[in-house]
Amino acid sequence: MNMDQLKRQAAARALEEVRDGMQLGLGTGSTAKHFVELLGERVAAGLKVIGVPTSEATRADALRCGVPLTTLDEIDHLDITVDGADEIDPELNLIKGGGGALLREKIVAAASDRMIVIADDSKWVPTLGKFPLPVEVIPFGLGATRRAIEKAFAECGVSGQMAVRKAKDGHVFVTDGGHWIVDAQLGRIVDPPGLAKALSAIPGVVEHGLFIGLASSAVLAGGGGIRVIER
Ligand code: ABF
Repeated sequence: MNMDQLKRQAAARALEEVRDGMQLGLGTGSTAKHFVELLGERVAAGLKVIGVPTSEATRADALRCGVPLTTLDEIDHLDITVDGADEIDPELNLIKGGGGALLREKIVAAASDRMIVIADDSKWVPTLGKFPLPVEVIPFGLGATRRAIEKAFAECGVSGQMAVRKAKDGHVFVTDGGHWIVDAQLGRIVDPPGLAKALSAIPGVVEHGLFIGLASSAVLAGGGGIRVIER
């Protein structure tokens, strides 16, 4: 089975948790896209759900698949958010944001009763940090923000190169919220909750890709089948 089939398997397993009448957070990325497509098939067969997308890309996918959408201004909570991740550790702490949608992903996950992470099992790691940590920043005063981020890294026992993310066309990548992303190559994050707290305290940081205590379960698809890990 190839990677894409594994991702679809994980998405299909998460779909088993969806019930009629649920309000769902819809993640971003190739694995979450499988979930949206499979959800669309169920909606076409009569399932009644409503979704809040975590990116403009997911909004477009959901509309294409016939999944009805709403916003967090119109409803007061979400039952389940289903989203992908770049890395998942045994505490179900995550690195997210490789796709650039981390801010909306975190707002939506935090508004949900449950967050189910879906992934192929290559995303499962003993320690977070091999995947570059995305930090969404305000372009104004970026030099000062970068220095503050470096200080936070040092205080949390990590260091590594940082680079402003570029889009495929070579221009600076701009998020759906109009911000920039700095990717930090840290290698090994020894204290993810401590680093998350330190980054959140920096004024020029809008959000960061460490999702601490948000995921309630992870569905991992691998050669040996599906593994569901609960927190
Ligand atoms: C989103 O998509 C992101 O937070 C994460 O960066 C990425 C995972 O993408 P994929 O499912 O394509 O590996 O969930």
